[in-house]
Amino acid sequence: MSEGRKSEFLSPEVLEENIRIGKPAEAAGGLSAVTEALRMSVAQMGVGRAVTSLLAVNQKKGFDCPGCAWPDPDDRRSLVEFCENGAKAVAEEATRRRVSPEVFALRSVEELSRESDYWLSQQGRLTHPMYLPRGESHYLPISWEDAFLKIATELKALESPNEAAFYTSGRTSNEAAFLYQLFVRLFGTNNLPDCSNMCHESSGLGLTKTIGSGKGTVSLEDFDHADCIVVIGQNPGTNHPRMLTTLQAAARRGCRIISINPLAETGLKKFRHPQELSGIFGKGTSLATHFLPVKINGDVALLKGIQKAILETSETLIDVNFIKNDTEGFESYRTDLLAESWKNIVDGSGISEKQIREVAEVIANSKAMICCWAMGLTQHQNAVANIQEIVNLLLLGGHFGRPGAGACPVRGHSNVQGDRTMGIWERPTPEFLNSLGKEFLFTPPAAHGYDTIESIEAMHQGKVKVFIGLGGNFLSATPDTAYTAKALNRCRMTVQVSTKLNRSHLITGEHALILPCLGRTEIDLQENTPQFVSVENSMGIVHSSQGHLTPASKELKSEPAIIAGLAKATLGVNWEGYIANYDEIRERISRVIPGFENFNQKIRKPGGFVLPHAVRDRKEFITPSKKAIFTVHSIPHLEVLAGQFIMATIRSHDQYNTTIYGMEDRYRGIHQGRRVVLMNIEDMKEQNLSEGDPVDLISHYRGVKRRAKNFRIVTYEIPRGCVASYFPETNVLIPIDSFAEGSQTPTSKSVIISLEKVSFVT
Ligand SMILES: Nc1nc2c(c(=O)[nH]1)N[C@H]1C(S)=C(S)[C@@H](COP(=O)(O)OP(=O)(O)OC[C@H]3O[C@@H](n4cnc5c(=O)[nH]c(N)nc54)[C@H](O)[C@@H]3O)O[C@H]1N2
Ligand SMILES: Nc1nc2c(c(=O)[nH]1)N[C@H]1C(S)=C(S)[C@@H](COP(=O)(O)OP(=O)(O)OC[C@H]3O[C@@H](n4cnc5c(=O)[nH]c(N)nc54)[C@H](O)[C@@H]3O)O[C@H]1N2
Ligand SMILES: [Mo]
Repeated sequence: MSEGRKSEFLSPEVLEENIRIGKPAEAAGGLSAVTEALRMSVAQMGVGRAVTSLLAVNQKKGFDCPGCAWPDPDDRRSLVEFCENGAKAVAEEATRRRVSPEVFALRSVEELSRESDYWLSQQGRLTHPMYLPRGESHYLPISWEDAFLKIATELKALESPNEAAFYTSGRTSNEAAFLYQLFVRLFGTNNLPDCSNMCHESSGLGLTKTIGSGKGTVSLEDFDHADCIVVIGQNPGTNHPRMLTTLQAAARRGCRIISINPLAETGLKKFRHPQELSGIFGKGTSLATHFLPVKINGDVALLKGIQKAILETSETLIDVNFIKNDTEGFESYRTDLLAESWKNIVDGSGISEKQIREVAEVIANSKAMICCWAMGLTQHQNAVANIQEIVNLLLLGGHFGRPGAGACPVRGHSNVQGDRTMGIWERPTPEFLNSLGKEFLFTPPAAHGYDTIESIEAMHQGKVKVFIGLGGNFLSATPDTAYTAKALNRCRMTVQVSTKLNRSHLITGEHALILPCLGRTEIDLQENTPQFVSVENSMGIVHSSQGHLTPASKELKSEPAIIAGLAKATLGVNWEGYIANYDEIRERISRVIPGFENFNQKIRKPGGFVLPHAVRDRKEFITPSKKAIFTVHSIPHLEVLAGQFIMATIRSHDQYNTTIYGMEDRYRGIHQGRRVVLMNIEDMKEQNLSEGDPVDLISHYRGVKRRAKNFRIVTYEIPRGCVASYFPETNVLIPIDSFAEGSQTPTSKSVIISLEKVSFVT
């Protein structure tokens, strides 16, 4: 096995000197949201371009915001729907800054790798295909044709197609995703790991097993009818800011909003709508009516507590008819809950019985409840159980297939849901494969492929020799950075299709390629005709997206065109017809994927179309018994020794996953720094630590210690025994072999760590 390139410079781990720690903000939004968005937009794009692009975002004839997967309100699109972090995501892509071949000529890969993620993000758009030959220190420009040829040569030299892995991040359009999975399956493998594996995989699995569909069961309209909304393990103020408008409307109607989170996130306390006068000058709207500061990974205990309280109070509070007619497993579920001890529930959740009973009463009296969640639930060892406890809670009140009620996993990347629909999955269903094989007259590989964790392991073991990433930043997004770096280093070739420079370009296989592509905001001209693509949001609405800006460089290709180039060089197929007119791709999709019939007509309707959903539309559960399933889970117990803490790795207000926009986390009061660890003051006292103290973080798992250097302590309101820190700086601490049961999602939200004071050598 080749050792390939060395990966000594994963990222600088220097102590930040200018960090300022203030108080968390009282309200989200407001004037500062507007000024911050404008400041960053103008800095990246200049005034003219900033105005043009911000006016086109999420408009019916504009491009889909690359920020998140929250849907666009259908009737409110005449005005610009303003969102600070959406604007920042747009600025990041539509920037005027460029990483040209000269930048690569001036700095070696090793020199670039010594820069911070923030610095890398700030350099601007990639402009040319670049090649890092074996043994060379610098990337060199290469023609597209030569780049495709090099990849094809490596792919064709493999002993088996399963020796290659094809990653996808969730910004890829439906059209590109469909062609990509087709190329990969024609090549002969299901090795299609994607960012979903690290994101909502646990939701998909937990939901499919219990209600027969992995997608959320509500539409945006349902939020107008809910009388109770639970937001659990999610920070919408930062990660889905447009959701605050929805929550604000609900709060104004008197809807109860229950926030379950170890941190009292500002965005759930109060919202000042930047597009309302009262939002700029007034006090703002209070959102959460109830807040439960659950311990990290205390959700199973808490959710069981709420359900037990409801059952104990009176069984007239549950939806007896629904349970009888539409569910199975209730008796064993009920027996388990009644036998669960309150002590376990209170110890496990960190919430008192009284508080649990108060919230249980609100939930029991709800006629229409929606539960929203994100990464706070999906990235634990028992993540699937977390999701299934949410399902239990919804089933208890019959909150499926009725207006204003249901399950709402809030997706991350703007087309992560669509990519799955298009077949980006290492475990495709036989129905999907049959349909694909029939349309394209081949037998797709049936064996399951590698997911993200398995791909890393396979690269490490030399079983996967070529890695191709369609978007994303595999090195920094995945766990166990040093281990993953070695895995990538051991590949013969690594290829990244990207818009911006990132660390995955710097930690490579023996030789490596960067293929620069168009972004959402840009005009995609094929044969002189502008093309549009389509995406699916978090609520199953498929709509078009078309950029209006001049591309960052003449050399850029669209993602579909890059895939067609790869397919031609590797398989000898001619996909020029698909690229000349994306309608041709959509035509094929319409024949392979249910719900996409007449795709080309439906996608041209302003606002797009809604995919069918058996539970939402017909209260039909596609399980073997046609009933929704109650499930039983014991309260998990993580072994945390004295001096150890459970750490959640979270996002700051100024980042998009591994892309760092800035050094501020305004809502949490953290300024000019990211290497911080949020800690309860009592724990600090016990550990003899003061605010600002420099510490190393050491994770402990199965006897292995991993270290991240030079963080600073920040006093924060967080339950005792819990700490929080930002990703991706902390990904070095996340063990490769610690993942959710069933979904294999890395346990990014429950890392066991200890802290060690940094002693300075003078
Ligand atoms: N601006 C911006 N927008 C984004 C992204 C971004 O990075 N920046 N990323 C996108 C992507 S891919 C995704 S998946 C989403 C992510 O959106 P979120 O899931 O909101 O992102 P996280 O920062 O991971 O926050 C998780 C929340 O869970 C809480 N939490 C941590 N541990 C626990 C726990 O054990 N129990 C409970 N109940 N809560 C817990 C944290 O305190 C935090 O508030 O956002 C998407 N949108
Ligand atoms: N510790 C920890 N780790 C996590 C998480 C966590 O909460 N904690 N969250 C996980 C989650 S939820 C996710 S989704 C993953 C995210 O994992 P990824 O999706 O792999 O990571 P991103 O940072 O979103 O990818 C950023 C890169 O995508 C490229 N890019 C941007 N737009 C485009 C485009 O339109 N086309 C192409 N081809 N490339 C583009 C840019 O070059 C940019 O550098 O990270 C996971 N990792
Ligand atoms: Mo995500």
